[in-house]
Amino acid sequence: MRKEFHKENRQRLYKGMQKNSLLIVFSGKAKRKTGDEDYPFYTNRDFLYLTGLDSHDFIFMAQITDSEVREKVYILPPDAFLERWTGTRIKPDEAYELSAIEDVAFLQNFERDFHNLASSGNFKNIYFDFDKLDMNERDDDTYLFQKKAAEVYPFLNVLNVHPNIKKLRTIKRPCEIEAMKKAEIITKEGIVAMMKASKPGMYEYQYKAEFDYALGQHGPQGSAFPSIISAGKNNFCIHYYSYKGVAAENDMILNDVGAWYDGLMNDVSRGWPCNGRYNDRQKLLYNCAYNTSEHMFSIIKPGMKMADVDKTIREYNFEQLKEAGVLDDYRNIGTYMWHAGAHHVGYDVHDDVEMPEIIARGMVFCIDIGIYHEEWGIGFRLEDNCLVTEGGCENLSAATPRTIKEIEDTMKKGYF
Ligand SMILES: [Mn+2]
Repeated sequence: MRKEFHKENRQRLYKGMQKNSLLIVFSGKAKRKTGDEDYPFYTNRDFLYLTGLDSHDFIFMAQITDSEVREKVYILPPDAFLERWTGTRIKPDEAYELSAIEDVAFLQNFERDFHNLASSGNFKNIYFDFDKLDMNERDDDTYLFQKKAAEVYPFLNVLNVHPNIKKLRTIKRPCEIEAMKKAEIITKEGIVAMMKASKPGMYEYQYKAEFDYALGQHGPQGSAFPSIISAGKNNFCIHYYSYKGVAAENDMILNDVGAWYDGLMNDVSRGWPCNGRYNDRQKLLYNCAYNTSEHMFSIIKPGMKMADVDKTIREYNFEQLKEAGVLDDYRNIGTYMWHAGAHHVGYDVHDDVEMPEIIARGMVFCIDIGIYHEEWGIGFRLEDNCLVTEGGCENLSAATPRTIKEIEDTMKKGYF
């Protein structure tokens, strides 16, 4: 992403904030895994969205006053010894080139600067990015610092900037959409590689190896999130990560995967017969999901209620399943449809956005139709990424084989 994108994100954020406020956002700390080894570090997505800086232990601070906004980012100081072990750190001029934040300082200056501002009498509020999922979640940098600040500067009114950032992240900017389109091309390659290699007797981890190899040709970052790749009855575990199963002759393979590009992700699911040819029951169920998906892409447009997306997916898919003779009472739809089908995607795979009431241009969310028929041993999802455009919508995942013919043709080029 160009630095202007991040600058614009910040400028749009300030518009919805109170004057005479400080804003503090942390990039996060690495978490220890075992011994002297950390989990791979994952920069706080809001921090990345606002600054473009991908590093642990950075802090962004802004002063929002009546007349101006002053921004400063605190980065890790150079450390020749540590950098020899763990790689070079972002330097001040690089930090500017990535973030367009002109004032770059080293981390050790943060507390002194903060104290001077907090005690200056010029600021009434202090905004933090509070994003806990539940009240028992462990405190991170943000919560720990806020508790300390509340003791020392009890006169500062604490506010949460997280809802403001969520609101911004709901609408994707053109450069985000471009990045998502590039990610879709990579995801397609990974899924097609799995389809082509597919054959009975293949292990789930071998499918995953095909996917990972294809993604690995496009950069070191790999999958945007842990891939779900399963065969046969394992498809009945919605978030399956064991990869130990083996595809038997009539099994369907399910994948729920995504690449990322420049921080932006996608989330695509396909279901296909491991032997390359859908049997009658697989065909019947797959076409229900496909018809429902096609219907959704034909009706989604700005102005539609977001709640109607899931509702319509369920109702339309019920009609399909009814016609197929699978069920005849809508009250039993939960037997075959186990989850909702529309979550936003962007800087996170389940994007941390403000769930909109009304669909608007620039939103990107999944159209995910899962059908799980335990009695028949058939379970799969058909999931595509829907970009809302001016007068309708666009299926960003359309190039990844999705009709029965496209999938069977793709698979013929491989194993057969
Ligand atoms: Mn998914």
